[in-house]
Amino acid sequence: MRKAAVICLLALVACTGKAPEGPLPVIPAPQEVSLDGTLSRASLEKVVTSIDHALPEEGYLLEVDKRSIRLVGGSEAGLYYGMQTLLQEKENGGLRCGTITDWPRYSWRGFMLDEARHFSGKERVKMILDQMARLKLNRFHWHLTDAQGWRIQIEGWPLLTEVGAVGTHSDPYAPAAYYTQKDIREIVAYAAERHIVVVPEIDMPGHAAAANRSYPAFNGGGSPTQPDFTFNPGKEETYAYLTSILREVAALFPGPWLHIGGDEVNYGSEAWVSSPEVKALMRREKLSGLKEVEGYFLHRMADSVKVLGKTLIGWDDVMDVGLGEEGALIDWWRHDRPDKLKRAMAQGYTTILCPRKPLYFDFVQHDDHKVGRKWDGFCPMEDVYAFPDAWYEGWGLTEKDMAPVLGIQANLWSELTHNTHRVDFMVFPRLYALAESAWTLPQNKDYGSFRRRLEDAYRLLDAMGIYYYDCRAPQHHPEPEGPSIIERKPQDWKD
Ligand code: TNX
Repeated sequence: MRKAAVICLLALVACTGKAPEGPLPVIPAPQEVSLDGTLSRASLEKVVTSIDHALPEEGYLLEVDKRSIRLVGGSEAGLYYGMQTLLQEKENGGLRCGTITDWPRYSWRGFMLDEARHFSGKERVKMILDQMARLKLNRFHWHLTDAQGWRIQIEGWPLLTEVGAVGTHSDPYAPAAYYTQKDIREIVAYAAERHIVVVPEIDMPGHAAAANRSYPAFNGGGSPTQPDFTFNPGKEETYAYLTSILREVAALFPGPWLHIGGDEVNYGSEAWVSSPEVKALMRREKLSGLKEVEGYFLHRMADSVKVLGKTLIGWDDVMDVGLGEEGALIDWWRHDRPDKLKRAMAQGYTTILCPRKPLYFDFVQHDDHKVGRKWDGFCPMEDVYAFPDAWYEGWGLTEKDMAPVLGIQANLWSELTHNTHRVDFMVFPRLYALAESAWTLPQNKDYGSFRRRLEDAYRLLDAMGIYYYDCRAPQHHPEPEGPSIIERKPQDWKD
């Protein structure tokens, strides 16, 4: 890596032109910048890179003067991020002399893509990973299973993809679309080269209809609106089945985390009351209601995750059955339930902030938009940029209370993104705002400066053929068509 870094640095300088005026043209903005003129290739004598573990792990120190470039990383990742800073400087006018001392605000800087409702495919995922890497985002949460499709090959259970991968949210008969284990390894390696850890999610016990189509023996039933929604917690075989799936998944993803969902179980668990196996389980384990059955199931699966040597992540729903105490990481997503966040903070649960508002990228960005979600508001870029600091007061928390927060993440649920055009439109340029919120300390953020620096991003996205929402001139980038907006009022929300 180090040798490659030196070669890259030389290439950057060879291309150096006149440096631009204004803020350093880099997103996310580095923490400490002191500039002093521009670098001229003619006088450059030396390029040095090194690692100094005394620096923050993902941080770096960049010193550029007329004669030399010195880049020191706190780790290989830090060095990589220093390179990303130089690369953006080069793309956006040229390298500048001066000193940059930089490190991230949060260690978890995530983006989630749902491929179950609509399948994006390998090329789109790689494009997103490329964009994440240049923005110093480091966690790719991959929602691979849901009611509409199962997208990951499991060798021990081939019907999961032969049957379960058929269909999408818009077309239940769409041909099977999924990742083979070879594809998964390729993507995981591609991400690792970019210092991104891939976090797989296998959603359970709800959102399981695609799996249940494949192996009805483990079906726990659902509700009239969510048929076949759950796995059957009353059958011992269900635990063996799901554990063997997780064993294959754990082997494919070298990162330390395994996400098992745990969300919205009540959408379908009403079917459990009429299951003889569940009734027997309740008698045997002295479980007094459906919530306790859910807890029993999730604790059993948490044990499996532990045996596989992984740390469990769950949606904030899993707090209700005590998985926070067990050391699970919590994805706080219910923005209308700050009480959940308050409890997580008070109990010291390691938490990732990904509230629907403003971090669900399936919500629209502008009031005029017709495709996407809008629930008593939506997710404009300004709000993503102001996250999380502008929200503390509304949640009844202070910055000090937020110590257990590991980081932030945006989630793209894909019910309403049926093609790549729509994926791109919902993700860009909001991903840039997310990156600055995740990396840059609040005192170093400035929305005006960000919007100026975003001009460079628009040019780059154009050059790369990536579609985006252009808030400067919306008429030039019309909203791609799709199913009409899903609007809900707070009183209609189920949870
Ligand atoms: C809730 S967030 C869900 C998803 C939907 C999303 C739509 C979460 C844990 N579950 O299944 O796709 O809302 O915004």
